[in-house]
Amino acid sequence: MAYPTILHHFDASPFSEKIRVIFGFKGISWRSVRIPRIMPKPDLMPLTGGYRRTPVMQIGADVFCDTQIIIREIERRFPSPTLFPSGGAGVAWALALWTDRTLFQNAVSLVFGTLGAKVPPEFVEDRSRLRGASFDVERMRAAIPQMRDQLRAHLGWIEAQLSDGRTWLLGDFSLADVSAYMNVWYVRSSLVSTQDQAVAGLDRIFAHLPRVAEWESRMRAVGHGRREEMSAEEALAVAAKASPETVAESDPDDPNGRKVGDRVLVVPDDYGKVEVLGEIVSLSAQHIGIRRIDERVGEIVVHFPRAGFLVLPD
Ligand SMILES: N[C@@H](CCC(=O)N[C@@H](CS)C(=O)NCC(=O)O)C(=O)O
Repeated sequence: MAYPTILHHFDASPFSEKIRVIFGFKGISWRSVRIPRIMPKPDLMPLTGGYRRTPVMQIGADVFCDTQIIIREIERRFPSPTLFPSGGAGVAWALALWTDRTLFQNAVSLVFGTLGAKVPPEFVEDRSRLRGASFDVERMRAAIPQMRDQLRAHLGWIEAQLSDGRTWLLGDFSLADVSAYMNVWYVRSSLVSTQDQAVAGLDRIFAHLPRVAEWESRMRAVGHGRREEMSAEEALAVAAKASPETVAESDPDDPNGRKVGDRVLVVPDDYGKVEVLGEIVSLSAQHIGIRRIDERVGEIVVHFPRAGFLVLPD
């Protein structure tokens, strides 16, 4: 059965922008379900079993949490054009740990330090809960000079990579472009007023990054594929009617001896550390799929990547 490709996201979300650009690159038609930026997310929880971060992809009763596993699944279902041209299969994944963690955290501090008092208190409270530590906008404001330095140095690597006149970071278009672009898109789209841009120092930073600016325009031109809105209720109805399509797959080489049928908890190792409980259906070095039963949508298989996630015994 061909189920629609549904992305649960919000427009300002940089991690969602990664997936939207991949939809554009691959020319995919997809359904967009807008989810709240902060908790509660009552129409998402039945699908994810508690995972709260953004975005989440749903195909029938299979639900993919975290962009790493979302991208892996998109590449599997829509292999052409590939995000992993020759020579890009390993390094493009590894690079995402730099773009999604170190570079992204610099960008977050610069954005929220700049926005300062404009950030609503309920957002600050939600992000403090998400992090398990205070989301201290005042401290971020004090750190703006450091964050400008960091952003300039990191974006300087992108400039250097493009300095031989190539179009894309690894030669052909790849996941590396998407992951790096997310951060440039994020600072630019979050800081739109001239005053905010001046506080963040964006003009001075980008003035010395002409190749980054040209590459950014090429990235923007990739687009978002064909998007059509869907309500959260409709998406839940799709899940309720569908059965998971994941085929049981064991991993005889699992170094911890985990087996299909084991009950486990899966949890991000960085933030948003909500444990999702389920029974292993499919397991490999890069992927884990766990089965859950939810009272609103019935049987769901929730998929996570392995890098960046902990799998714990129940
Ligand atoms: N490693 C995750 C990170 C996702 C992430 O941090 N997303 C942000 C929004 S762009 C988030 O979840 N914020 C809290 C929320 O939306 O509840 C991924 O690759 O999907």
